Amino acid sequence: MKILGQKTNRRFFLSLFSLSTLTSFFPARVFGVSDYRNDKNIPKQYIQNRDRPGFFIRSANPFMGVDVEEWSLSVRGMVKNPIDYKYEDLFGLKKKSQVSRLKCVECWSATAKWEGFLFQELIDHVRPDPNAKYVYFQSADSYYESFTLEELVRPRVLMVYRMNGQLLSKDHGFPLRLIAPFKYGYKNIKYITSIEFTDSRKRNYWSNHGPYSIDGTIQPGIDHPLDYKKKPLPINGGEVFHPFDKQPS
Ligand SMILES: Nc1nc2c(c(=O)[nH]1)N[C@H]1C(S)=C(S)[C@@H](COP(=O)(O)O)O[C@H]1N2
Ligand SMILES: [Mo]
Repeated sequence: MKILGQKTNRRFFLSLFSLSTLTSFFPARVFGVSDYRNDKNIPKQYIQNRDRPGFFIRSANPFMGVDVEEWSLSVRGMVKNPIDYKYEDLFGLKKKSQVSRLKCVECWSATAKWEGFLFQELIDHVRPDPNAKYVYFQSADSYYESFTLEELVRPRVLMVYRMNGQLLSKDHGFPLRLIAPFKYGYKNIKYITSIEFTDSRKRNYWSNHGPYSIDGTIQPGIDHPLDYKKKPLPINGGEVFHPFDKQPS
């Protein structure tokens, strides 16, 4: 396959995964595709990677988005009081907002005003067992993330249902996502459907599908944010080393 010799980025993984999902829908069209990075076979109405001005969209497993009638948030595991939240229930939790930057390992970043509630609100309701040191998130698009409980109660970690003054859009994680500004974008899980308290650490999506850590804390370095006067500007931030960029062609 030619693609392995080319300068390839993480989309290579994304696209491979998308293709295997879609083969069942479009077997004839997928067969023989040589440049997987263009994602040409994903139906237009699917949530998928788009380099949209202002705020890019990243979606590892393209899907149609969440139907709020079917949605609930299940909070369970090592807790005294497991709870299923319906969408309306989220708005009964104490509100909090912040402006913060989301930074992807692909070297783009963007800021938004985020509104939602603190993770502590959930903790207060479900009352985790003292031995529950880790939290595992699952989402409607078969994505998953994992945190220590301690990380989730740090300042500026928010469970988010509004972005820039509007309900989260389908693409940006409707109905509920996590924002953790000190973690790379991939940790900021969208379309959350379940939260499980555990006593051992589970893996996350991008440590299983690419060269990314489970921890995902932003590393020092140089970055080029999208929204600084439309030209690259070094800021404190970082890039993750990508092995494919170093491969000889
Ligand atoms: N459920 C889910 N959450 C996800 C992703 C995803 O594919 N599925 N992509 C992650 C990545 S890699 C990034 S950079 C951010 C991007 O958020 P945005 O699409 O709102 O810009 O979402 C993260 N959360
Ligand atoms: Mo990302």
